[in-house]
Amino acid sequence: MTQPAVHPVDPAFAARARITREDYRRDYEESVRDPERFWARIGQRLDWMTPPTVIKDTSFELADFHIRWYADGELNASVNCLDRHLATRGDKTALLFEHDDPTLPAESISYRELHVRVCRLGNALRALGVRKGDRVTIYLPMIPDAVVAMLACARIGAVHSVVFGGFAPQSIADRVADCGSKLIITADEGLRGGKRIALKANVDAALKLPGTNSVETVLVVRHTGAAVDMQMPRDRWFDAVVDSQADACEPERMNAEDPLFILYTSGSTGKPKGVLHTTGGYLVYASYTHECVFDLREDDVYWCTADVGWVTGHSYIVYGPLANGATALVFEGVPNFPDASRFWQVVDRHKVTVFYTAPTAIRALMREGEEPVQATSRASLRLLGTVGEPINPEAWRWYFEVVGESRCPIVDTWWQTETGGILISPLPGATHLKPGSATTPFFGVQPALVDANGHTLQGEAEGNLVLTDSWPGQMRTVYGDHGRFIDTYFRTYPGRYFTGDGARRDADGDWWITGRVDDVINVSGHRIGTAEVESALVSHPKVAEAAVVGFPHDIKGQGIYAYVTLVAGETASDDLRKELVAHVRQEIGPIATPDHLQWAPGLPKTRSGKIMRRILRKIAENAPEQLGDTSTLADPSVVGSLVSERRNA
Ligand code: 6R9
Repeated sequence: MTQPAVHPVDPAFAARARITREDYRRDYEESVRDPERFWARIGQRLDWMTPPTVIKDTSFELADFHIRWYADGELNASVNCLDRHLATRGDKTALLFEHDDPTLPAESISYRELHVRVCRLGNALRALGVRKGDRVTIYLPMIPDAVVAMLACARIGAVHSVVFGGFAPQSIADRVADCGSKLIITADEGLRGGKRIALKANVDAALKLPGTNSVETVLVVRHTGAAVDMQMPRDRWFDAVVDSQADACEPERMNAEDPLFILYTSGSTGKPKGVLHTTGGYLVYASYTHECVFDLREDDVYWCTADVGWVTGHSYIVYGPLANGATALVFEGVPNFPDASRFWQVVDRHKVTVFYTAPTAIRALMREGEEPVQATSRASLRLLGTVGEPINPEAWRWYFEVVGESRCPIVDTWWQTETGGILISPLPGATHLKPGSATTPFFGVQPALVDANGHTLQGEAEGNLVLTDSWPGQMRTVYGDHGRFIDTYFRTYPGRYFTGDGARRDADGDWWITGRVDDVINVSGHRIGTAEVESALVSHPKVAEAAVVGFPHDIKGQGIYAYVTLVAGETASDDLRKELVAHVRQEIGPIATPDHLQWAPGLPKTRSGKIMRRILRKIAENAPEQLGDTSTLADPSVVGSLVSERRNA
């Protein structure tokens, strides 16, 4: 049976939903007509030390560029995530922790307990000399201490920079050096799918690299209990420093526009950018989107499978859910360990009601068939979500029918590290669903389509996705490089924020995100800049030149395809291929592992020396018939040899 392309709003779901179709229409209209009034009202959801009187103060015009929200308000994010819940939700579970090893008992941490743990670490950080505005790098596995570390920084006004545990020493060092971190919080080891990750050893290696002298202290959480090198006085055991601290910690008064965190993300050029988010607007936006998109109820058990190393973990494991007083599950493991049933076993064990994951995980599990899903009940589930990349309709249908038994709406949420929170998504009680479409803009969000010349496209159209006005969760700058912020996002289409994504608006006005239109590859929902992989490759002494493109991949969405030209006199071999792949893993981390590495005696270049990636993408896709015009190349013959090598590969 073919599925209908449109799933109308489920009346039973809508009857209990926070936001109905009428609410959405009315409030969206107000949110764009009178954003001051709308966001003033929504801002009241937080506890302010000084309530804001100025709400929206923004301009995308280059001559008068500024983004400020709630600019005269004062608040503390950790107080909003913890203290204010103590009177009514002190004994409510804030975090449920599920270990990588399913035989270990799960842990439940109440709001009261989490408050104490955050206060103790806040005091410890202060005792170690960390002050408001100082940067702290967090390199931890998915354990409750990662959440504690973020909130402890927020409590004392330190700016956290979480680095994903899968990054290699060079990537840690780059991120530490860029923001001048004073302290690193890490663990002896991480554990994922039964495999150990040498976190402390990676930090040790990173701190031997140039530019990392700012680090005075490394706090080490005992997690697996593995023996690690401790270099006194730099390295301190977390428990030895933290356990003796007082249970109360005076929260820092933060201006709404004071930085809350930096999170590094890949762009189309150069090294990853430090995306900076501030306190007030971010927290209003993360918490409000979390409440509306996930139709939050007091008794929900909410599980987002992301890692806190990505923005999804920041907004939808930590800040959104905890500001809302929700119960959030923290999962250390992976979807297929010990077997492909794990997600659903965890759902049953904790009676998860709202489940939020990435299309790549759905596709990987789909490949294992229905049996591992059907071996579980999943009766507690009422809402499903996806994030990170476009979801293909087949995977959407499998998620809807097999996982959710056609009972749970799916919210396909489009957003970015830069946007702080969800911008385009269905609201499950208000919006019809279309497999593959993110459907409608959230309150206050004004998407538009432009062509390559910046002309706005009307009606049914496909083009580059821009946003014509600011929203409270928007990033404020690239840390240490405001010029790069303006150049990257506001110069391509003046007066508008350019997302880097392409999109289509259909005849109903629904939005379909088609993927990146810049040189960013989306591998399993993780952004990798082609420039980063290229620079890792050319840092190998045998490589003269490299060009990297994305190609369609069944499970990962996109894979990494590298073309490598060797230094004269070097010979290509399978051993060298392996060595180069290992070199990229070593330089960036396993997430940047090239899926294919093709030897390229020459690369297709224009006469001005620019690599024609369009052509390389078509060769990688194995679609040479779509190469288009190659006559403008400096040496058109290189194309033929690349195509024939691809065919024989
Ligand atoms: C939240 C997050 C952002 C890029 C974004 C887009 C892609 C994210 C998507 C989606 C289609 C969705 N993306 N969600 N594409 N549909 N629902 O993933 O942030 O890591 O910064 O990636 O991911 O290409 O531009 P981030």
